Amino acid sequence: MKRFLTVDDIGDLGQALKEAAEVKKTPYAWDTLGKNKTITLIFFNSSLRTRLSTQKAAMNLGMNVIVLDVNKDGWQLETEFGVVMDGDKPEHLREAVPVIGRYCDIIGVRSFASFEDKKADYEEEILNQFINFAGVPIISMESATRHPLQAFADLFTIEEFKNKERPKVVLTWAPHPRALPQAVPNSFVEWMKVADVDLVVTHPKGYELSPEFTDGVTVEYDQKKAFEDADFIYAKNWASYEQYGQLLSQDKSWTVDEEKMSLTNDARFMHCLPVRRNMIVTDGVIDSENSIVIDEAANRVVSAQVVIKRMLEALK
Ligand code: SN0
Repeated sequence: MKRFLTVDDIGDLGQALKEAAEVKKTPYAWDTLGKNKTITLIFFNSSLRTRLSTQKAAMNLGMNVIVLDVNKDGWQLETEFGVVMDGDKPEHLREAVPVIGRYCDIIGVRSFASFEDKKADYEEEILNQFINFAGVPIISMESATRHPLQAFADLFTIEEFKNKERPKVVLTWAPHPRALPQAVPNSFVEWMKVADVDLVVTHPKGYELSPEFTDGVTVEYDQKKAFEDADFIYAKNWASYEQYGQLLSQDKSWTVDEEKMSLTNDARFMHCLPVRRNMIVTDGVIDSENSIVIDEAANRVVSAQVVIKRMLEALK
């Protein structure tokens, strides 16, 4: 495995889920696989789960881990080509990426959508510089358009908690005070489309995701109708794709609350975290027995470990 960005990079999902279950059961069974191998985790944006779970996953495999927070350490990095570098960024990614690649065996990158340029974001201009110039395998730790480690952990969590062969999974938009990326919902849809689930996406008008992801997916604009008989409710805010990066609504009637959850088939509540309480979801729902957000976050170690393990196996 040379890169991990889209669902295609993981191959057969059944096999990946089997491997995830093995890794969860015996996390230290491959603790010499990463001996004398180094992973560098580079963050252009904040992180709690991704940073800690990816580091833990690498440590479980016996790797050395270097973490670089671009905003705190090192030089500010220029990411655009052809610019006159007379501003506040002393170094270009074009040099920084291959240099980092010489110091390690795998690189993980977190770089959110800028929301300044839809085309640049959806062409993954930053992540692609890592893929093209690092010379080592690249893991997306949330890029402009996708968050595959999250989606893989989400799928594994659904697999663990489902009580029927093909559960109904609902991705619902929910209100938030800021404009957030589409990466989490894009990846969730991308993975659920391939998985053995019935996926329904619900959001207010104007919040349609890129058709690249939602082609063939059921979209239901009536949130309550979407919730009927759901086995999993996956809440997430995202900014508009069409009116790119804009916050069109903070409509609190979309908050996931007890009343809406009562329409479901005793559904489990999921969210990638961090979550804004009483915006996205009421305290009553996130603190209820049906909330599996902590188990979901715990599985981030599992998804990261499967991906790093496969990359290490391919290096040998
Ligand atoms: C990120 C997002 O993509 O929505 C990371 C999720 C894993 N979330 C945020 O940036 C939340 C920030 C906030 O102000 O609540």
